[in-house]
Amino acid sequence: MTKATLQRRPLVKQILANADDNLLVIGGLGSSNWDITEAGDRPLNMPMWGGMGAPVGMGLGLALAQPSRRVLVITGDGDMLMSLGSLATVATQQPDNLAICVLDNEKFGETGNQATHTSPRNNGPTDSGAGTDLAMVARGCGIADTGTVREASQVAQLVKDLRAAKGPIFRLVKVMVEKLEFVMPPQDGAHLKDRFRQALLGHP
Ligand SMILES: Cc1ncc(C[n+]2csc(CCOP(=O)(O)OP(=O)(O)O)c2C)c(N)n1
Repeated sequence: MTKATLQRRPLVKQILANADDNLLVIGGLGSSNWDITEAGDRPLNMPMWGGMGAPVGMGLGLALAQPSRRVLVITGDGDMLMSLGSLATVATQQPDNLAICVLDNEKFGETGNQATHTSPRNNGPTDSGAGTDLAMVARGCGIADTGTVREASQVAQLVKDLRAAKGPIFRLVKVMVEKLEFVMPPQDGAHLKDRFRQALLGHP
C-alpha cells in the first residue's frame, strides 16, 4: 500500500471551516484534539483529554439527544480500536445526524508512534500482512455509508459528507505521520463541559 500523503492539520481545518452552532464536535484524545483546536477553539468542541475509547459513544449519545444538530466525531485509529463495539451500537441506533471521521496514521501518535493494528505487518507466510481496516469493521458492524480517503482529490467530497450526508456515516482517512506542535484546548474538564452545555442548552 502506498504511503499516506494527506496532512491532518489542513484537512481538519477544511472539515471544520465555517462551523456554526449546528455543529457539535467531539475530539479524540491526543493529536485529533490538537488538530481541532488549531482549526479554532470553540465552546461546541468537546475534546477528550485522556478518555481513550470514549468519543464515539459520546457522539452517539449526543446525536440521539440532539437530533436537530449535526454531531461530528474526529478521532484517531488507536482510540477507535479501543472502542470497536461502539460502532455496532451506532449501527443499531442509526442516528442520521452522526458522522465519524477516523484520522488513521497507523500509530499511537500521542504516546510515541507505536504501531497500531491498522499498520501492515510482517508476521510470516501465513499472515496476510494487512492491518485492520476500520472502514470494513464499521461496515461489518452495520454502518452502511463507510469509505476510505487517501487522496487530496477525495477531500472536497469527504468534507461535504462529514458535514451534511445522512448519517450514520464513517470515514477512514489515511494521514501522514508528522511531528506537529501541540495546540491545546482548555484543560479543565468541568469547564469544557460547562461551556459546551452553555453554548448548546443556554445553561451549564
Ligand atoms: C485507557 C487509556 N490507555 C492508554 C492511554 C494513553 N494514550 C494517550 S493517547 C494514546 C494514543 C492515541 O492514538 P490514536 O488514537 O491513534 O491518536 P494519534 O495517533 O492521532 O495521536 C494513548 C495510548 C489513555 N489515555 N487511555
